Formats: sequence, structure tokens, C-alpha cells
Amino acid sequence: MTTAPARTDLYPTRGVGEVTTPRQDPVVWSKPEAAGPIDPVGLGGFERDGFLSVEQLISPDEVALYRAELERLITDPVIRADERSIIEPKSQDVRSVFEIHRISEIFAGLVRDERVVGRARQILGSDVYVHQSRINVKPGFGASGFYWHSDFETWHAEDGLPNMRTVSVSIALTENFDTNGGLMIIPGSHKTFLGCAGETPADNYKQSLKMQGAGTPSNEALSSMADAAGIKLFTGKAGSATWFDCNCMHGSGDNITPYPRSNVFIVFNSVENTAVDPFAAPSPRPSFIGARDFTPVR
Ligand code: 6CS
Ligand code: FE
Repeated sequence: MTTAPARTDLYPTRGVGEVTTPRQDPVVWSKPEAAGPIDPVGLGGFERDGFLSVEQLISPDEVALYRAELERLITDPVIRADERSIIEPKSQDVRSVFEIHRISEIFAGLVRDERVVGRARQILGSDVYVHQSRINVKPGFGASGFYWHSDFETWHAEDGLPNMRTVSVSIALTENFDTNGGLMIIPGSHKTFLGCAGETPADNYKQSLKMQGAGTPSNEALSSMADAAGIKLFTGKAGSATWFDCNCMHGSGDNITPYPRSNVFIVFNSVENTAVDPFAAPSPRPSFIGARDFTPVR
């Protein structure tokens, strides 16, 4: 009987207990002098903190275009019934729509925009493809947030991404105040991988995209990370953007204000880091959450 060749798992997680592993990968994969939209100071900050803010990535007119497209998508009953739409448990509003770069030509154009994909190529030092895209509506009046987690922990465990060569961008489509459930990141947390305790349940994504269970840090681990480095809350006008490394420990609070915190969230993965079998899950997640088409963005 032939057994599968043993493979290296650089970032063990979802075992019996919590285990930390120092980051084994670069943060910025391109050379400092590499051409691209991010200047050397910006790249240095991204390497140190794990994130980079752009005050105005897209113009107010472009925000209006994408807001209108978001409204069209979330009010379309066909989209609402699509498995790629996640519904808010309480209000039954649409919470997120995945794979918007395939559903919407308008959002596909944003993915190909040099201001967006150019920054991803510069950080990842290679051609890139979209591992995941979504719009998060986060309407007011009680939309729930996302508990603390590292995206890479999930993308490694459940989607089979081998290395930390993945970057996310969250582009604000409504103003992110300090009150309406903005993104919070622990600076520098991207440099340590926190392997979480507890096996991945079958079909975990059906629960985790509403409220993540498996793959979240213990109170002790979270406390020591936050005590050491603090917590940064991202605010900004519509059109602002936050780029953050796949392994940042981040989360966002509920939004009980009347002001929605809508964003478009695009995850670029290096074509040198394509998904293999999951490292800690019984089976891969559906391709609308973890892409299996590695065609580079052109
Ligand atoms: O599981 C995921 O892939 C998604 N979940 C969260 C809370 N952040 C990253 C990603 O969109
Ligand atoms: Fe996340």
C-alpha cells in the first residue's frame, strides 16, 4: 500500500493545545528597490507592523460606483439565495457576498486596477491570483463583528495555503468611524503564528463565516499579544484602504450604530503559494471561499 509522501507543515495548528511558531516566511517578498505603488517607507512600515493604510485609494466617484454595485448585489433576490451570500443571523440582512470578482464585472475591474493588484504584486514579489473576495455589508443596528483570528491560520488549516505569501486589502465603501465596528489589528502580530487548539469540525465554514469558533486564540494568548503590542483601530473615509498581512491577529466589533461599515475585501495570494490539501481540516472549503483556480490577475 503506498502512503502519501510526508509533507512539511511549517505552521502546525488545530491540534490538542495552542502552539506558537515564529514566522518562517518574509513579510515583504520583493526587493526594497522593486518598482511599485508603495514607497520604501511604506514597505518598511508594512514589514514592521503587518499593515499599511492608504488614505484615499479610490475617489469619491469610484466609491459611489462600488456602493451602487454593492446595493444592487445585496438587493438582488438571486444573489441573496446564492450560497455565496452569508445572511446575518439576527436581522436576516445580507452580511457578506463572496466571489464578487466573479459575480460582478465592476468589482472585477477593481481587482485588476493597478492601484490594487500592483500593491499586492509588490508586497508578494510575484504574480498574484485572487484567493478570496467578498463585500462585507456590516449594516448598522446590530450587525455582528468577527472575533479575533489570523486569516492565514484558517487559510492554511482549511484552504491549504502552505506559506505566508498572501495579502488582504479592505477598501472602505462607507466611512469607518471609531464607533461602527472597524477593523482592529494587533501590530506586529503577523510575525508569530499562533497554532490554535481544537480540531476543525466538518463543514466548518458553514458556521465560521458567521462566527468563527475553531482557529481563535485563547484569552491568555490574546491578552499577552495585546499587552505586548496594543491594538490599532482603523478608521477612515470611504475610499480609504487597509492592506494587511495574512497572519495579522485581527477582528472587528459589532456595529450597533445607525451607520453601516461596508467594505470590499480582496485576498491576493502569490502564484508561488497555490493551495494544496488542507493542513488541518477533513476537506477543502468550497472554491468560492478558497480559490482553486490559480489564474494570475491580468
Ligand atoms: O474564513 C475566511 O476565509 C474569512 N473569515 C474571516 C473572519 N476573515 C477572513 C476571511 O474572509
Ligand atoms: Fe479575517
